[in-house]
Amino acid sequence: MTAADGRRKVAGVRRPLRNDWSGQSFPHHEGRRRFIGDLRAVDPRSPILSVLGWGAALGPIFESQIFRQKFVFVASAELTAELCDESRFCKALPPAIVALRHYAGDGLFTAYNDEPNWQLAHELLAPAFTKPAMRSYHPTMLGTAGELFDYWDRRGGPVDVSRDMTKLTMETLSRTAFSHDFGSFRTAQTHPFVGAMIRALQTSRRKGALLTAPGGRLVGRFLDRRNASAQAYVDGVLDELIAERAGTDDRSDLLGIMLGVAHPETGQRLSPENIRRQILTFLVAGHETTSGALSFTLYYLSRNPECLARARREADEILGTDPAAMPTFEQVAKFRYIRRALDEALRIWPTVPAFARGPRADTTLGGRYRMRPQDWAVIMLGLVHRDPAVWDNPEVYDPDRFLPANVRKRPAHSYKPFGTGARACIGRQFALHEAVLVLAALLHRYDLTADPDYDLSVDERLTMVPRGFELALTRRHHSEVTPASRVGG
Ligand code: MNH
Repeated sequence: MTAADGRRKVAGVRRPLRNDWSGQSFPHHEGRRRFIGDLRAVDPRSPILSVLGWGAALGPIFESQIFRQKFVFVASAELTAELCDESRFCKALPPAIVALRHYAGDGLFTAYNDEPNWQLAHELLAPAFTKPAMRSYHPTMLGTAGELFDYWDRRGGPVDVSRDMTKLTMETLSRTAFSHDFGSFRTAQTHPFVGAMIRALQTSRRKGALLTAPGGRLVGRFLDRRNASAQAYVDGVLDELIAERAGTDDRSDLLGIMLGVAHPETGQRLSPENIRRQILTFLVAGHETTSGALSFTLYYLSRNPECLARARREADEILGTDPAAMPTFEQVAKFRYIRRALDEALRIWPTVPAFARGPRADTTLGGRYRMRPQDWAVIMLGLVHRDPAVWDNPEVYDPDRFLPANVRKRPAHSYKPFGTGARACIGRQFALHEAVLVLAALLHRYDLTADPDYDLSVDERLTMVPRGFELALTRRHHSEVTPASRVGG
């Protein structure tokens, strides 16, 4: 806080409201206070879950105010579809994402729309994330999944699903991104790099929450200083790795691609510093999101025996009688039911719970609400994906909602777990390929039993993951995968 801020406060002049929507107000949680606003309605450890909890009763568009920061939330599929119109709206960076810029800078996820490195990185990297490009990552994904299975077979006993799925997706990503093996399945300890990375991220997240509070910037700078060594360690490891590889022309991983490719027209390349930020971005954007998706799918399958049986039957049909068989690249696209089971889990629990949109020019949202380019709205996917105007019995888990005929019946943009438009998820094919592959192989190899008394509890980290969900996994035998169990589908 500057001296000028201090004087203004003494004079009793309030700071302007950020994201003020020209002074319009929307329904909000009861009990708002002067000065702190709706602070008491929000659990600081799980702000998204708080908003999901009280939001359902507040209608298609609502707000909260925390000190001088206003948030406007959208809960209906109709307003979401409008905000997804790329000709009128684009990605906005709310404070929680701005705070991550300390960690990931102008990397793809945290870049502002007009930052030159976004366009450059997007064009250089898009080819590395197409469906055909997954063929080159497929052997790594298989190998990592195989190591996870071996680890389970050695350890025995029930498995903490979120923890082990996070180990898996972290390994897959570090191996495909920069050919590094963190040894997650050989030791019980977390690798120091992963620990430091998570500490650096947590600091950013805390800072994001703090930025809205008076004096928050000051505390933020304190946190940054305390965090500086973790960030410096993580940056140092990656910078060394990048320097070692520069000059070689190994294109077998994302780092190789980033070092090797130049823009076909301008010849421009990514700087080593920007490459480091992209790697940090992939590690963060790509591991917890996919691990949460896997964990929620396993949770819902374990709770819905009919769905589990159909998914298992599909895995058996395609993979054959050897329970240890792993899918080929071509087979992954054939697990249509398993893919629907994953889509449906991401409907009920989108692991990236929200994204923000703002208008390109002055406009009116929903025919009523004025928006200027500095205003933004948060699309709350957990509410949009349960909008009763679009989804029947939205709380019921039913993968067949994603049969092509049913998808065609729904309005556009009613299902958005990977965001939208130019700034949509670049890693979507990567996540889907890995998740379907792992689910198919797992269902084929093991019988799963969940504790019937477990109630789903959701942990809000940067993304959403089930907390304390355990599965007992028992190896299946050849004789159990009989041709008889392979009939039907
Ligand atoms: Mn991913 C952007 C969800 C897996 C890398 N991702 C987004 C956005 C959503 C999202 C939503 C848009 C955010 C916004 O508009 O502000 N991502 C997911 C989900 C999964 C996922 C639900 C898994 C399931 N993401 C991955 C993986 C990677 C990845 C895997 C990398 C390997 N995601 C990104 C990057 C962006 C992004 C990079 C930013 C893209 C851009 O803005 O250009």
